[in-house]
Amino acid sequence: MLPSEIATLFDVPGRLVTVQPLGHGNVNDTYRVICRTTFDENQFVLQRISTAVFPSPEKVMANIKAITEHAHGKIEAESDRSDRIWQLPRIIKTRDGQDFHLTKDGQPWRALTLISSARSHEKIEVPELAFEAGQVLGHFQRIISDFPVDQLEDTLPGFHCTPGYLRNYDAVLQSPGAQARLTASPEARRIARFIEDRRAFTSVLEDASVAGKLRIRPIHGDPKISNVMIDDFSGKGTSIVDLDTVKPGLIHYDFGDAVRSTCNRAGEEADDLDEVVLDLDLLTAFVRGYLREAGSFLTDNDHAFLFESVRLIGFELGLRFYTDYLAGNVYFKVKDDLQNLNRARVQMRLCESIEAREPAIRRILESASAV
Ligand code: GN1
Ligand code: MG
Repeated sequence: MLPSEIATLFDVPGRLVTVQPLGHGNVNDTYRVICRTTFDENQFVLQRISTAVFPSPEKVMANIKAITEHAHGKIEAESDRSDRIWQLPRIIKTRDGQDFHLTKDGQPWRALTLISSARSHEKIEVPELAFEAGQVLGHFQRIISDFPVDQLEDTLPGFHCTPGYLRNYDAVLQSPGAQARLTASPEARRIARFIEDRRAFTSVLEDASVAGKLRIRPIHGDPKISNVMIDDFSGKGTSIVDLDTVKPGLIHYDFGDAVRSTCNRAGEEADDLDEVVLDLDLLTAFVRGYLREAGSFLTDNDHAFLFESVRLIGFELGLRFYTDYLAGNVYFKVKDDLQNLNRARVQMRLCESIEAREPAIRRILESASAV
């Protein structure tokens, strides 16, 4: 079925005017839908959930429903004390009352409210936006921090478990296709050596979790800068979107993912590796915004592992992109065959920059924590 046919199945008033591609997601297909009545217009987000990535879309939707209901209640309860109207998308049901529509050929489609008069950025340059991104993540984590984690499904077992990605990498490496790609590309071999040098470090967060130093909590799972919505009028963060990966996990996965995407001015698709650095001004602003909200629930151990999360999550994403390149680009959407290799180069360069700036990054994390 066409997106325009699917769009009419959801409970939104008006006649369908258009369905347009929205954003640059690497997994799902996302559209903006516009419907008009005689007197107004209704816009919403329509998405086809990738079953290759999310084998149980009903679990994804159950998590989104549970967490948004909880979060909307908290936002309402705090609204009188808040400096802004915080927003979070809500599920729009199908006309027959379902949370998503499954096509005859097994494709799950869902609709969500659109956060209007706000925009997201694939990459940012100014500390004011990094501050807002930090606050948006801290706010989201705070309002879901009291949600019972055992009521959330694990929609993607192994997601952000870096040693698991390493095992998968080792398996893919054995395939003839991966070996051919390695033989053909010195750049691919350079990344393979980069990974080898960091094997021992990949379990740093999982070990801390097993040792009881870090606790499993509700997390967003994918708080990259392009999932942060900034209000067009106030310039303040208003919402975090893309709630597919809300699940039990370590808040450090979120922190590291937000930092690696917010504090790299060159962005995930950079062409020039010399421009890829962990920007300390953006980091300072991000951490200040984050701790304004998250300071109230972080423990001493949580603080102690923030640097590791910054170093690890960029590396992990590089490993995931690289493995996907070696596997023939089966997970992340690509425009050309080398895109995942280039994405991996960018994240590994960022990891190098994080390692080179470790003392300065630790100082920023510690001084912001002490305020
Ligand atoms: C994927 O689909 P999207 O773009 O929201 C990926 C994230 C990565 C991100 C990198 C479920 O997110 O983990 O950090 O690409 N999502 C999944 O851009 O694997
Ligand atoms: Mg996502």
